[in-house]
Amino acid sequence: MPEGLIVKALSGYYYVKPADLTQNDNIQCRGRGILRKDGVTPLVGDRVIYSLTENGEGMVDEILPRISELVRPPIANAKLAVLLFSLREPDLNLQLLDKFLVHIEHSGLRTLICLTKEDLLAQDKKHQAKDVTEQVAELYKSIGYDVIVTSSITGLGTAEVRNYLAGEISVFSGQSGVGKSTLLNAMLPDLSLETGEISMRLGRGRHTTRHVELIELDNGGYVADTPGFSQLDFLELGVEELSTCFREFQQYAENCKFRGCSHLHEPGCKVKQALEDGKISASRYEHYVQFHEEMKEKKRRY
Ligand SMILES: Nc1nc2c(ncn2[C@@H]2O[C@H](COP(=O)(O)OP(=O)(O)OP(=O)(O)O)[C@@H](O)[C@H]2O)c(=O)[nH]1
Ligand SMILES: [Zn+2]
Repeated sequence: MPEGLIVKALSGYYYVKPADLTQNDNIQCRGRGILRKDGVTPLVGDRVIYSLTENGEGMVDEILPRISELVRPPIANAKLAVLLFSLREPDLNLQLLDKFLVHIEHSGLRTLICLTKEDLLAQDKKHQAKDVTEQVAELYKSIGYDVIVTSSITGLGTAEVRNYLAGEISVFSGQSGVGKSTLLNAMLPDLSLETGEISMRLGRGRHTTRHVELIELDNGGYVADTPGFSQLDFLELGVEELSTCFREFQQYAENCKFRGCSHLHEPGCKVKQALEDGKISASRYEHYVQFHEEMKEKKRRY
């Protein structure tokens, strides 16, 4: 029986792209009842076995094993989270960046950070602004994240991002207005798409309901441009897990005097020591403390 990839889910239908490349059209499928009985719901990104039914539609018979599963956005088999933050409009907000990173770390996806709208760095202050951009890029690279500076206007970094996504399912995330759709569009093979069409393809049409869809690049990459990770409320994260989401803390945390050290005020804390020694950035630590408080506060309220 044929194999395929679910590229879209809408109104109870799954749109399956056949693995057989001689088949051009996606097949509109229902999920077999047995799947529901087993308690598995097919997700966009699932590799599935399907069969054709008489009316030209199909049936998803089996879901192949997943390598990852996200709840929000509901995507299977994503390997990479692309986190977009604009350098201007809106200005770079490192606290929010760290918050997104905590959520992505928690999801277990690999991360690529894109610093977008480089062309908006004011000409006169360009030197100074460039320094800041470089410092930020260096900081996150030193932590172990890949960082690409982009502009969808000049094309800076676009090809690099596109190559990075080859052959993988990725999830684009970032605040509204940072340029997710624009960057994605710059990487699509068919550049003649109208803006309206793009919104339709991305499920953003004013009158269409927001749905989950994978956009195919011409290098075997698929991108889900969804409001994913938008609910940055920490409700699913235990406060004791927070520090593990700051990956550069790990090597120090292992040697803290107390097991379960919160790295806030315990004596013999190697994370605080590393902060004092300048090995952990002050902004990262500060955000850790802020998120920790925020989580405690939430716990009290719920
Ligand atoms: N100068 C400049 N403007 C950009 C760039 N990328 C996007 N923009 C503009 O920024 C605005 C927002 O871009 P979008 O691509 O719609 O942003 P988005 O992240 O998809 O936003 P949502 O759909 O709300 O999530 C638009 O007016 C774009 O034209 C860029 O590289 N440089
Ligand atoms: Zn500690």
